[in-house]
Amino acid sequence: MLQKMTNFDLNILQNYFINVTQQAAIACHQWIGRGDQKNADQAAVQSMRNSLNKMPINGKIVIGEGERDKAPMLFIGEKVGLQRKSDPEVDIAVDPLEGTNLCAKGAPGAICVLIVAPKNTLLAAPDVYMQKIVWGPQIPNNLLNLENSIAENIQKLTQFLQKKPSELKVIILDRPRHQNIIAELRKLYVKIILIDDGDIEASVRVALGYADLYLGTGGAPEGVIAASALKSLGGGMQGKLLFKDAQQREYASKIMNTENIDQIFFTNDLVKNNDFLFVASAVTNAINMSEVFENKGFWQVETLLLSHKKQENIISKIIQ
Ligand code: VTB
Repeated sequence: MLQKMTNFDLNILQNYFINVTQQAAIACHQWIGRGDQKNADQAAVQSMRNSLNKMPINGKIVIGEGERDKAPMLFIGEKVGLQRKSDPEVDIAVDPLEGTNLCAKGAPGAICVLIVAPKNTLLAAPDVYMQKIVWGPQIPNNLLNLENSIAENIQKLTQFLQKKPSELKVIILDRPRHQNIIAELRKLYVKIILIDDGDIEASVRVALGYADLYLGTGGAPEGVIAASALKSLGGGMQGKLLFKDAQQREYASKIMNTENIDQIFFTNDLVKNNDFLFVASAVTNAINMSEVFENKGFWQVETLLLSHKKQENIISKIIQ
């Protein structure tokens, strides 16, 4: 029986949302290592949508698969949930399969992830690029700045941590657009961990202390999702939207619930208050979690649940 709620009650909602990402990870299982990103993503999207629509919420997708005319499901603005009068109004940001390439290749780092928060408390970031800097919990929030040069930020970090640049570890997406950042860091002899995809996972790894920074340009939607994880685990970030043309700017101004689309967004601008849930289930090995697998009719799915008050690693066994 579905429980009735009138307010945003994280304790009641969390089990439903855990089920949403876990079912999506199970749906992706058959696509691991099949070289087919499209079908892997489709499986996750379909599963997430089915599960979300059974939930006792008035949900709205604020970050999703794109605009209505291009994305048939989980598009920005789509209403999800049972939508009864008494159900709480929540905004949801989904990345049904973050790391579609990783899943297709059978490589680590693919997750089914979503965040949920009360209405109007998540930045409705469009699917454009965002320049990002992410730091861990030990770093004060005013130490680093996206507008500083790489050398300046590294110098501030080494000074604060009392470390040499050669002792620092920075995660970067392996893309030609990051050539300059990589060259700067090489000059300073900083360790660089190059990743193929998955900057949400990279941000979580920084928050967990595996690396000192995540730097570079990735998706804006991933930036908002990462911000919620940082609010829970500690650490912080800054992000700036990058628009490739006037059309993208216009679209961003239309959908975004913010006055200045050119500002530098801090963690608390991306996720505005402390009532949120971050839920990620592993499709392949990711963030200390093992790949989803089936054994004698049981599915084993590992899930990371984060909120402002708790951080839990949940290992669920589901009978299908
Ligand atoms: C990143 C990464 C994602 O997209 O946001 C990246 O975290 C940015 O786009 O996993 P490009 O691939 O164009 O560089 C992903 O790789 C895929 O959503």
